[in-house]
Amino acid sequence: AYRPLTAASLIDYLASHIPLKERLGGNAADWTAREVSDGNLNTVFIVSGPAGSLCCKQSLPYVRVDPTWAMPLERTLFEARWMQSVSAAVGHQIPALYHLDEGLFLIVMENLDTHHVLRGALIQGTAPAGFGARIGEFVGHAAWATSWRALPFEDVHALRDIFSRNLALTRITVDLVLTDPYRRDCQRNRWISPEMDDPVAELQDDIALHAAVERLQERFLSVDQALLHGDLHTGSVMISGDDVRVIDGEFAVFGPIGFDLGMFIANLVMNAYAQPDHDEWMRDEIALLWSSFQHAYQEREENTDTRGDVGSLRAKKAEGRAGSSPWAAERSRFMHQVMHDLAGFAGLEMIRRTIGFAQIADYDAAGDRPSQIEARRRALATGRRLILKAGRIDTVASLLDHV
Ligand code: SR1
Ligand code: MG
Repeated sequence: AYRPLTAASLIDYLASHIPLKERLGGNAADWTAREVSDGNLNTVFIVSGPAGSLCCKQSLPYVRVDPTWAMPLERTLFEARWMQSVSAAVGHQIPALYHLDEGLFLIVMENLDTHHVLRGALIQGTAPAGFGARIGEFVGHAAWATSWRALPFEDVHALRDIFSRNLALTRITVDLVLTDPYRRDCQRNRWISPEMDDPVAELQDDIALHAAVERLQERFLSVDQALLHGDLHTGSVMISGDDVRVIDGEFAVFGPIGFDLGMFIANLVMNAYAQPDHDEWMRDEIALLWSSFQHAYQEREENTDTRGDVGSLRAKKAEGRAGSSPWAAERSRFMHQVMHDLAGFAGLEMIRRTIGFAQIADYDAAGDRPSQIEARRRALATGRRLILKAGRIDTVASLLDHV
């Protein structure tokens, strides 16, 4: 039966599961458990023993940072299903899943004890260059492997059926990312200064912007290109040197691939607005991310023998590589569409992280209050520009011209 675990009851639980007990080593009396909950939704404990440590994540029946907001428990089940669905394609780019308890809504996974949350590393200026390449590869490989390009459509539909039931967390995204910031009457919106009243009112009164947001709502809710992470911001990535892991897949759902890419890129841009000396490397990381995504996706497309329904048409692998072939033109069209989506969803993410329910710590690093307000105003202006112009942004160079 479900009960929220404490440090003590979690230790008792782990002691009664032999494979987990063996990972920790020794006996329960030798173990320590500390709560390290950091995200908005769940409780997370790190349990350490003489032989190793475990990361244990449990759903609460409410939003952790707002206990008045009731929330179904099933989100850790979707996180586990996401890990199981992408692990073969992305390998060590996610933590290893050791155990799922469907009654306690508990997952036990590899503890990344030498890693740091990327958002914190960015704020402190300690993130090593090059992580963008790893994120691009991650999205390329996960997107390829869960799409009809790689799988028979029957298998894609079976996966979609599973994640189409991730309703509570998809509702959060639809509300917090795709709707609330554009509504004048939404109590969940907030901004730090009356100096932002005018730019916020402009967003909320801009009919052309709202029409463009509706087009992105349509893309998110009706385009089932691949299984998304669904919440790929810099707090969902852990980094240790060049080892980059993606965590927290509880928002996983089928959707347009540009959603994950755009959300991640938006968080890099906002970090650089708060810390302007990050501007140059932010641009380098975004360019790297995009080229790595394209390379990873195309590499799988050209070299994977087990294709989905597209495979029967592409009889010769070499044709897919030839620069002048019809396949190259088709791939270019596809990548342009991903970039259009990326640009639009990046714009949505920038606006919601600036005036919506779930804002970001990066802005606090801007130093004095005028600098924080300036960073936020820039993010609103860029977000609006990206949403309005997304359909004309085809390339990463064009994207960077708009930030
Ligand atoms: C109520 S949850 C708020 C936000 O936190 C998560 O990490 C997602 O980004 C969500 O939108
Ligand atoms: Mg999260």
